[in-house]
Amino acid sequence: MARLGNYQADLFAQGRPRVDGTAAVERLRLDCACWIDLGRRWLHGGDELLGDLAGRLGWRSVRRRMYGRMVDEPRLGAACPPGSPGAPEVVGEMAAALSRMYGEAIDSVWVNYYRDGRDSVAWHRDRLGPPGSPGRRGAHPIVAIVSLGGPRRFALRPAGGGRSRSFLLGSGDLLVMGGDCQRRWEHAVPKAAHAPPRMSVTFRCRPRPRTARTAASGQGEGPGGGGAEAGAGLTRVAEWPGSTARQRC
Ligand SMILES: O=C(O)CCC(=O)C(=O)O
Repeated sequence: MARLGNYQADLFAQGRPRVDGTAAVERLRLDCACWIDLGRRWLHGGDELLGDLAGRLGWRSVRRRMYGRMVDEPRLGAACPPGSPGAPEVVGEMAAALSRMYGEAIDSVWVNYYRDGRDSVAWHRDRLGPPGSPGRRGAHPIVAIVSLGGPRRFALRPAGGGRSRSFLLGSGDLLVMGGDCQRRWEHAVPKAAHAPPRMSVTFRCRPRPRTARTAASGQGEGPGGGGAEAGAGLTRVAEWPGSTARQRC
């Protein structure tokens, strides 16, 4: 089991991991085309799951293309496809809950492991697929992150620079990036002076072409977009101070 050191977890992060279908999920509009959903304490037992995944998954360091060259990421990673021998059942439950919320099949589950504050990920956007793929033609991929273990800052900024905003994600918190986030915004987990182990379980829906109808209604983009079924419905929609959400793109 990964050692969480003297990090003071609350009881909520202990015990059998399970999705809390009643957790409030709030949507924040970043600009005219992009949003994030934030569900605090969406997963019970986050610390327990971190310990389990630390022992179960085949961790490796990952090389990634950044700023035009290949670099070693200062963190570990492992695939965790639901239903595979290494994946705990709750990973499948999380994927199913997210599928219901966003009306999209989850195509991949990947776990990042930040062993301490030296591990991080620099500003980046998630890949939208090869040239000519739906992601490059305007489809909006959903990227959902469930944070486990010690708290870490998750930062966002407009692609190419601008004022950054950040959220402290605690064990069991859900953050979902949607709309045109992977084209118009960058995200990062900065280094920290001291940080207990943390993992992010990331769920991705491959971008699919949007029809004129779904684009107009926002369908397929979550509880607020009209395409979602029950699950954790959006409890509030807000605009970030200074966002251009009211302007047309
Ligand atoms: O660990 C996180 O919260 C961010 C993960 C991330 O940015 C990524 O894997 O692309």
